[in-house]
Amino acid sequence: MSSEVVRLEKQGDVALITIDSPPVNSLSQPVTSGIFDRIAEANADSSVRAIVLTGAHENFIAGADISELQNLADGKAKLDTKNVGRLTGKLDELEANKKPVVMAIDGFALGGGLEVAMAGHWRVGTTRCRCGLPELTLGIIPGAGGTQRLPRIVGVQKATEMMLTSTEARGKEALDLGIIQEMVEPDKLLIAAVAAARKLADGQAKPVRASQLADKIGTADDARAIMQGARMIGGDKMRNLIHPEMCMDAIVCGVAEGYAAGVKREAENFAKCLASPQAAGMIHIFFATRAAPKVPGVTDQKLEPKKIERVAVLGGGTMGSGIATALLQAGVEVALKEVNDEFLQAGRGRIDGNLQSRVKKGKLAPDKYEQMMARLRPQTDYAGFDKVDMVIEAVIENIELKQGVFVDLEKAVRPDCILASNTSTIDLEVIGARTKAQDRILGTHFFSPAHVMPLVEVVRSKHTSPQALNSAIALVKKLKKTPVTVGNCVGFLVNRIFFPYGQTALLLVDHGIDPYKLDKAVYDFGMPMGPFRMSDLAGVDVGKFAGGILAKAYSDHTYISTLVDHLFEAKRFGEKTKIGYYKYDGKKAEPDPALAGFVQKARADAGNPKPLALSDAEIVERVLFGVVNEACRCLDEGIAIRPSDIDVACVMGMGFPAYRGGIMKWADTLGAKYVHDKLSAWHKAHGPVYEPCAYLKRKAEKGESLVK
Ligand code: 3H9
Repeated sequence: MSSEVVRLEKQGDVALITIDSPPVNSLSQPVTSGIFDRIAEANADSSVRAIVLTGAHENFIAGADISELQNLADGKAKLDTKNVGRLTGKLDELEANKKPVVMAIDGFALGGGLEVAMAGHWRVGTTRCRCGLPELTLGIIPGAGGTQRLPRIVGVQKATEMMLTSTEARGKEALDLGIIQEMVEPDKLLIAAVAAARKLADGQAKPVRASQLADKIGTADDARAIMQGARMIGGDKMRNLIHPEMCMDAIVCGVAEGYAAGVKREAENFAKCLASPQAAGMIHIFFATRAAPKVPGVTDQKLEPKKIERVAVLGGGTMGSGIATALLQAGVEVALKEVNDEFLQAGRGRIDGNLQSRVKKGKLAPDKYEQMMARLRPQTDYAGFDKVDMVIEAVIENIELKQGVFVDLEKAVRPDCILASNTSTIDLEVIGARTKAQDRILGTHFFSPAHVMPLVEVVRSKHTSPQALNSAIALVKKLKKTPVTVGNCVGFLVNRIFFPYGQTALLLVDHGIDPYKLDKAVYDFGMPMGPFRMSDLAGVDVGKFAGGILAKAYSDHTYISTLVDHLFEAKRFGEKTKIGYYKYDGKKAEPDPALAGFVQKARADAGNPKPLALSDAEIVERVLFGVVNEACRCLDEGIAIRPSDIDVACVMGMGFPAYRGGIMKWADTLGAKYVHDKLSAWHKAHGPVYEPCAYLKRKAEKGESLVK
C-alpha cells in the first residue's frame, strides 16, 4: 500500500521520493510509513548519496490526516499513548540521517507537513510555497516537533505568533525567515533540490539540523515574557481554551530545558488537547466547512458554473458597498447603481474606505487597490446591464420597492443573467412575483460587514434552477467565503434560528433575571457578546423591525416582551444613540442603572411573573435550547440541508464558538433527550416559545444523534 502513495525513483546518485496522495498529500498511516520505508530503502542503496523528498499535485504535505485525528478526538478510535510522539522520534532519526535529505516544497507544507520538512537538512521552496503550523485552528498543538524546531529556526517571538494565529509564511517570507534555504520558480524545484542534495553530499554545503540551532532561541525568561505578551494580545479570544496555553507551555519548556524535554512535553500536551472537547468541536467545524458547498442534486450534477466576471450591485449602503468590496477584491468588475449622485458618491466612498483601510493595515498593495477601484463603475441608470452576468440587489427591505426593481432588472439584463437579492427577511418568491425570471432568482444573504464576514447564505426558492444555484455557490467560493445553501423562509437560516435567542432572553428578564448577568453568562459560554449587547450593536430599532417580521411569521411559538418597545419609545437604539441596554463611551459598553426602570415596566406588563433563580449554566441552556429547537425545525422543513451546515452557519454568522462545534454539535454532546426534556418542562411553565418541535421529539424518542 505504502509504495502506491510514496514512490522512489533514482536520478543518478540521488533518490527522489515523491508523496502522491491526493488531494493534499496528508500524512495518513500509509503515507507516513511510506515515507520512512522509502528513506530506509534509499539508505540501504549504496549507489544513493543523497535523498530528496517532495510531493505530487503541486503540494508538499498539508499535515496529519485530520480524519484520523477526528476519530481520536471523537473517541471512535483510542489514542495509544505509546504512539504519541512516535512521529517525532522518526523525524529525529531523519534529522540524524547520515545521507543528506533535502525537502523540495511546492504548495502547502502545513502542520505535520512542515514538521517533516523542518527535520530535513536543507529546504528548497517555490515562490508559491506556504509554510505554517495551523494546528491550533483544530484545537490541538503541533505534535511532531513543531513547537521545538520552528522557534529554533525563526525565533520564539515569530514562531509563537505563527502558531497562535495559525499564519503561514509564503515564498519570500519563508526564505527571509530561514524556513527555506533556497527559493525557486515551481518548474525549477526538482532541479534545484537535486543540485542541493549533491552539494550536501559533496560537503559543499553544511546540513542544517534545526533541533540543534541555538542562535535565535533566546533565554527562558525571554520566552516567558513573549508568552505573557501573547496572552495579552489573545485576551478574551483565548477564554475557555486549553490549547493555546498547552502550546506556549511546550515552547517555554523546550527553551528552558532543551529540545528533548520540549518534545516530551509537546507530546504530553498534544495528547491532552486531542482528548479535549474543544478539539472535537473544531475538527468537526473543519469538515463541516468543507461539506457546506456540496449541495446534493446541484454541485454533484456536472453542471458547469456560469462564468461571473461582471456583477451589478444595486444600492451602495453598508451592505451593498460591502458586497461590492468583496467582489472587487475577488477580481470581479462591479457596476454600482444608486438612485442619485449623492447616494452614489457616498457608496463609492464606502467602498474606497473599505479598501483603503486594508491598504493602511498593509493587507493590500497600493497598486492592487488602484486596480480594484478601476474595476468599479458607479452609475445611476441601467446602462451596460446587458453585459453583467449577475445582479445583487441590496436596496432597503421594502417589498414593493424590491418587486419594482426586479421588474426593471428583467428588462435591463440578458435572459441568462442571475438575479440575486441580499434580503435578510423577504420571501424570494414575493420579490420575483412580478417577473418571469423566477428560475434565476435566488438570495445571496451576506452578513455585515459583507467584505469581512466569511458566511453567505445562498437561498433557493422552489423555482431556482440548479444551474443558477450552482453558479452562485461558485461565485461565493470565488469571494473566498463559505456558501451555505438554505431554503426560502422568513429569516432564512441564521436569523431564524437565532430569533428565539433574543426572545427567550427577554422572557428571562421578565422573569427576574438581570440582563447584564444574562449577557455575561452567555459571553462566558463563548459567544462574542450576549443578546442585549448584540441588540445594541445591531440597533434596538432594527431589532424591533426585524423581530416584528419574524414574530408574525412564527407567531405560534413566539414570546412578546414590551421591553423592546419601552426602549424604542425612549429612543434608546443602542450604540448609535450612545444608549440602549447599555450606555456607551465610544464603543465601550457600561451597564446603565436607569435600565432597571424600563425592565420594571416590562415585568409589570408581563404580570410580574414569579422571579426565577438560575445559575449561569441554566441561563445559557434557556437561551440556547430555543436555538437548537428552531434549528431542528429548519432541518425538518428542509430549510437546512444537513446539521453540520447549521453548525458552520452559526459559527461564521453569529460567532458561536467553533470549539463547541456549532449549535447542533454542542446540543448533541448533551443529547437530544436532555434538550427535549428541558424544553418540555419550560414549555409547561412558560408557553409555546419553548415547545419542542416534532423533529427534536423524534430524535429524543429514538435516542438518535443530532448531528447525523
Ligand atoms: C497536524 O498536522 C498535526 C501534527 O502536528 C501532528 C501529527 C502527529 N487531512 O480545504 P480544501 C481535504 S494537524 C485530511 O477544500 P483548499 C479536505 O477535507 C493538520 N483531509 O482545499 C477536502 O476534502 P473534500 C494541520 C484534508 O485548496 C480536500 O482535502 N494541517 C486535509 O481550499 C480539499 O481541501 C492543517 O490544518 C488534511 N490535513 O485548501 C491544514 N487537508 O474534497 C488543513 C485537506 O472531500 N487543510 N483535506 O471536501 C487546509 O487548511 C486546506 O485544506 C488547504 C487546502 C489549505 C491545505
